[in-house]
Formats: sequence, C-alpha cells, structure tokens
Amino acid sequence: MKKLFAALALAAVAPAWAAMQAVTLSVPGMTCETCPITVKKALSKVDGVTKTEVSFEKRQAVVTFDDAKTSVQKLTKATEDAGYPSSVKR
Ligand SMILES: [Cu+2]
Repeated sequence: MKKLFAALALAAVAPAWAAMQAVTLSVPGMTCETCPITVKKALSKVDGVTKTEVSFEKRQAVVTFDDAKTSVQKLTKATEDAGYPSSVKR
C-alpha cells in the first residue's frame, strides 16, 4: 500500500503524458504597475498553470503550463476575462 501511494504521488508530480510548455503572451492593455498583479492572478487560477511571470515594462506574460490540463486559448481567455485581452507573442 505504501508503495502504491508513492507511485501515485510520483505520477501526480510528473505524469508521463503531460508536457510542460511555456508561452509568452502579449498583454498590451496593462497601463500601470498594478495591472500585472491582476493578470498574474487570473493566469495563476487556470488549472495546469505552474508559473506566471508578468512584466509591466514589456507588456507581456510568460506562462508555464501543463498542456494536458490547459491550452493557450484558455490562458488568453483568462486574461481577457480579467479585462486584459492577450495574444501569443512571436
Ligand atoms: Cu493598472
């Protein structure tokens, strides 16, 4: 039983079918230094997001997420719902 639990715990941390991805979103609507806080909060709430770095100076958000749990569309929708439409930066 102990062994099974350890295996399950490990699987939860690094499922073999999931891949971590990082995407840079352009968030042009940020107008002051508190805007990134709102954007970061919105992105962090999305299931599957593990890391969010929002830069006000660059008007961008770098999001690391599990592509088995979420998608870029869900991320851009989350920022849009928070009042900050975003798009993938290339
Ligand atoms: Cu602001």
